[in-house]
Amino acid sequence: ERIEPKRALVSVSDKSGLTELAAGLKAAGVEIVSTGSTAKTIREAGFDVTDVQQVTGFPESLDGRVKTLHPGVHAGILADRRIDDHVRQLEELGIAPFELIVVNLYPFVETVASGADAPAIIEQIDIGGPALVRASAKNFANATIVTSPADYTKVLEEIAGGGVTLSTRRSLAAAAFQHTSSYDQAVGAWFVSHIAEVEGAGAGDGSTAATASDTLPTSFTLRGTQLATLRYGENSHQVAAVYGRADGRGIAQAEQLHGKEMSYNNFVDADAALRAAFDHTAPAVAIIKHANPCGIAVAPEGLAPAEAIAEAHRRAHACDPVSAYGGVVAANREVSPEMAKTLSKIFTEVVIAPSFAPEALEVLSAKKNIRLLQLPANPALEEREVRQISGGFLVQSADRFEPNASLIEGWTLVAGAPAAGQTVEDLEFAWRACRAVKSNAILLASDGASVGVGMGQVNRVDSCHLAVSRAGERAAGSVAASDAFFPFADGLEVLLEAGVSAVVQPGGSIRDEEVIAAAEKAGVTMYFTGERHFFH
Ligand code: 93A
Repeated sequence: ERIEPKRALVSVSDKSGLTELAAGLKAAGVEIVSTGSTAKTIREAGFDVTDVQQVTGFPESLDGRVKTLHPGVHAGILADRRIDDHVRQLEELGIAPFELIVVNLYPFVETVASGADAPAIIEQIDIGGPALVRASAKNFANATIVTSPADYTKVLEEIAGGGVTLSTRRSLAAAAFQHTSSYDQAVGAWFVSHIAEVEGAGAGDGSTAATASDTLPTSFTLRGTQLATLRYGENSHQVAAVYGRADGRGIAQAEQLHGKEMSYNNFVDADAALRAAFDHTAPAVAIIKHANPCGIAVAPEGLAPAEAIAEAHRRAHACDPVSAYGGVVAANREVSPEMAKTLSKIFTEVVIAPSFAPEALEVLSAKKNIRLLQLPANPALEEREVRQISGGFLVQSADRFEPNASLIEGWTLVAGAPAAGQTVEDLEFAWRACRAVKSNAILLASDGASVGVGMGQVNRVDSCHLAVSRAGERAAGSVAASDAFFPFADGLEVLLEAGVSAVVQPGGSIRDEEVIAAAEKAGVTMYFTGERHFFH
């Protein structure tokens, strides 16, 4: 049952423990066959090694793409020595078997994480390595496959003790298949999100932008350089600083054109404002207080750019002028003189935009306390979101909308008449805008502007009450978006009583039927998106 290897094939990208492995194998009298830089490392450590070319009679070629992909290698791995015919064929072909195969694969995931470009990443897709691993694992009856340096010691101990046991070979084979499977999953996920995107083939329907195949690295490093110390943190007794990533292109890296230094809370709100304003394709403005939008609006079509952004701002401000006092404003277009004139009359902490028209800069710079932040060109939204928890941190792919996607095409009408015209636009707007509101989120909108926002409540009914009371008379005829399903009909009923005309929500509650029935009874249109947008 035990197998004492006579010949080992060693081909590893991760060279850790390699010298110790070579020493152990040599001590056990095992011949080592190896590829390019693995052979070099072993030789430099003072041990004999046979180059794989000697076995294949074929040079390592195509920049290393073809090293071990050869029948002389694979027949030696796959032969089942319990079958006489296999043994006879190996002899006829002059091929010696491998009883031990040590392989770990090109560092694909690490290369992606390093920010390398697509050709460099593609070069790190290991082809020959997985073939070795899978062949060896399949033939665990005759061979031992080792894919992790962590297993070297155990395997060497077993060899020294009379050979590798069947149970060890079997469990190493299982680990080997897991290894190649997760490797290919990472390759596949990267292809879906990057190559398909580059070729313009991966648009999807927007509502499913985050694919289940999204993968995260097994180790995640967040490295930043201190850009500035801040006067204090969230409160005056806390110390704080802002850090920037080398590849960062967002709020932390924005250029401050005017005003006092940014505070910790300014940064937090500015980031929330970016999330709220940059989800929209049309000119959009978001006003943030305590990390929540108190107004989001897009401009109606047909206005000149300077007027459009000013109009988006007027509408966003009109949503909740009381809360907008001391807010943080983000625009997804250049701030025009028209917008600056209105804005200069409202006490505002920070304005963030891709650019400021010279006259707008002049108007706003006359105010001592306002901070003006110009975003770096193409301010990429983060692909990953990181949140600290005690003892570690959480990482997730960002919740995103495709900027140009028609959302309603992916929704299901569950009550009332299909929406048309401005109602469709308002539903789509409300659904996008709702994503920037802390859960439980209810957002009422009309004519491309939020008119009432209920945020951060611990039950959905209270969020509905809040949204309706903020909207006042404007609730009647508005549309509503809910970031997650209504667990009961009660929250929806608050909206229906206020005269909401159409509702968009994820659906998926076990009481969906009650919720749909309430909408039907009120003659109100309701769509299910099938996707939720919690934000905490
Ligand atoms: O380029 S490959 O896909 N083609 C091969 O034939 C091949 N054989 C082994 N990659 C191949 N390998 C991989 O090379 C192994 O999986 C290992 O990660 C790496 C070791 O190469 P070196 O010994 O030159 O560092």
